Amino acid sequence: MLIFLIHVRDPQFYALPAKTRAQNGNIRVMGFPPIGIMSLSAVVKRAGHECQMFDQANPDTPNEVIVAEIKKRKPGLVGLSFLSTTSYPYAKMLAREIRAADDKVKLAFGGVFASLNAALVKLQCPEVDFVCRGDGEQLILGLITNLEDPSGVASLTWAKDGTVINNPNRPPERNLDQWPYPDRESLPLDFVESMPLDVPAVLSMERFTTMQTSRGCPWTCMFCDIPIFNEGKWRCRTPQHVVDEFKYLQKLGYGAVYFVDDHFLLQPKRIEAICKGINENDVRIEWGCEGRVDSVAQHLFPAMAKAHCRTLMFGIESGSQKILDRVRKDQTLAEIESAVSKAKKAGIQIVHGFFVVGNPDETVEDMNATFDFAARLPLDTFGFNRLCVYRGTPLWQEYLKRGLINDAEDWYKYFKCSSIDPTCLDGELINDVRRAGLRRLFIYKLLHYPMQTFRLLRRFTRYMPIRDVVYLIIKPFLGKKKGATKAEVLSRAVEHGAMKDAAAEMTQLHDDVLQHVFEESRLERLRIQQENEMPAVSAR
Ligand code: B12
Ligand code: SF4
Repeated sequence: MLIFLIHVRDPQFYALPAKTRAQNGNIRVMGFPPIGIMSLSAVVKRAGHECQMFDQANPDTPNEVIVAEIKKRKPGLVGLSFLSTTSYPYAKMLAREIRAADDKVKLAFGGVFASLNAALVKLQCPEVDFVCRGDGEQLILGLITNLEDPSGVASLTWAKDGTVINNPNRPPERNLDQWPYPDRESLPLDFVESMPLDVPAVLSMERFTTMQTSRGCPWTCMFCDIPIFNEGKWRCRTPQHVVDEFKYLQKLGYGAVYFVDDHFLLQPKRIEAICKGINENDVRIEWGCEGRVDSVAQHLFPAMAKAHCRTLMFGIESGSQKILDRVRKDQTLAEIESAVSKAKKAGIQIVHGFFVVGNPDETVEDMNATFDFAARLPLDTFGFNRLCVYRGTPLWQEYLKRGLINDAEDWYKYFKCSSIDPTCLDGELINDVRRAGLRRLFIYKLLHYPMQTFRLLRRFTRYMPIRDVVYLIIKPFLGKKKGATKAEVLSRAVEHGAMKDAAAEMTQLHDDVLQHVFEESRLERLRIQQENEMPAVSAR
């Protein structure tokens, strides 16, 4: 069967460096590769099907071209993959365009947002035949062979005679080694790693791609929907499988890789084996990853640096213990200081801190404490985002209970917490304090870490256009931006009507589901802790 897979993007999250071309002739796009559809493409091709992928970031394949290709080639299934609440409006628009052009083609949605809101999405988008929940590999194979009667395809949401049906859940797959490496070579694109002035990833001019070595995270931070997406489980590939993929990527000419894992730093034995394998096989690819500051694998930071780990990103969130506790981050300021210093001492070149501002119960003093804390930490780069709330998170459940949001009306909306929660500071004030905090932070860094700052800026100018670097530096000094962002406006500009009442009937996320995920996460942490304490036989 011919299958089309489309990665739908919110245009804010990629930039086109003036349609430049890579050495191999591919168009270069600034963004992360769509590893979700690349993973599925490899799986369906191995099963003997034909697959064509589209990335919306490609200027050569705008929606009209994709729709024309569908009309011309008549695929048996078109899968639309998107990550978040902010890309849902674009997925919906594209699905409607496709349906208007072809009333027969089978359409499927997948990805985190669609998974967590499957029945509601199906109801709001009747033109989409299937909403696929969770891991897609086994699911898409099952769907392809059961397009006319998918009643036996686990984790699928569909409709029969006007009634939405949620097929039972498929347990999260633990054996990830069974799947082929993502199909990176079939898209006519090369990806420039650095996100538009946001996340620096690995920061190099080498050919860049992403890899996924594990899925999920067994913690339960209030603002995060990863635990519910993975049902509290953490699954990983074996070190050998990861190292083999590194070797393969080196042969293909890749020189920089970023792991999209939610928490890479979970199993010391596995990390040690991966680093050893990289060195023993003379893999010289530079890589980056993310993890928690309370990781028990910190003694391996020097081994990671030796295995070419160039970037390590920590979810720091706040410099106020009160706020860390409020968002149930389950980490201390001392743990943060220790992890960041150890990473720097180990020789990791870029240590990044993710921070959030605009948290519930956060005061101006808490926010200032965050910027002062960030200044004291030997971080190379940092990002201070406004806290947003998504359906599927414990924070969303809290807001429902406090009557601040309504599941039936708000499930697809993208909210900054400050716009709905009266215990947050006012949005304008948050922006003012953030701007002032960033100014203090830059000045502190220049005075106290001049060499580190200079080296970093030099590296930035090597890999990014000067114009972008200048913008990055002066951004905090620029004037105020007012009102809702385009993403917020778009995510709310969706039809209501009869849909609202039906949605109220269909709310899938109940407290007991969340409690179940909390319990599963606790058991998973225990399991991993026990495994970490056992002598190594296999790192799985
Ligand atoms: C890398 C990443 C990014 C990258 C973008 C990557 C890209 N290619 O575009 C960057 C840094 C730009 C980014 C930005 C944002 N992100 Co982000 N991101 C991630 C991250 C860490 C990994 C995604 C990934 O590559 N996964 C690996 C692949 C293999 O998995 P996958 O795409 O889910 O696909 C699998 C299944 O879902 C399924 N599947 C997917 N599509 C389909 C389709 C079909 C037909 C089928 C059958 C199956 C299927 O099969 C695949 C294989 O199993 C996730 C966390 C996570 N673990 O998913 C957050 C995550 C998706 N991001 C999130 C958010 C909030 C954002 C932002 C809105 C942040 C912000 N406020 O600015 C933006 C918005 C970006 C956008 N417009 O979509 C949230 C989404 C929450 C929500 N409910 O909306 C997540 C879950 C993180 C979190 N917990 O907060 N992100
Ligand atoms: S540590 Fe918290 S924020 Fe990070 S992935 Fe795990 S649950 Fe989400």
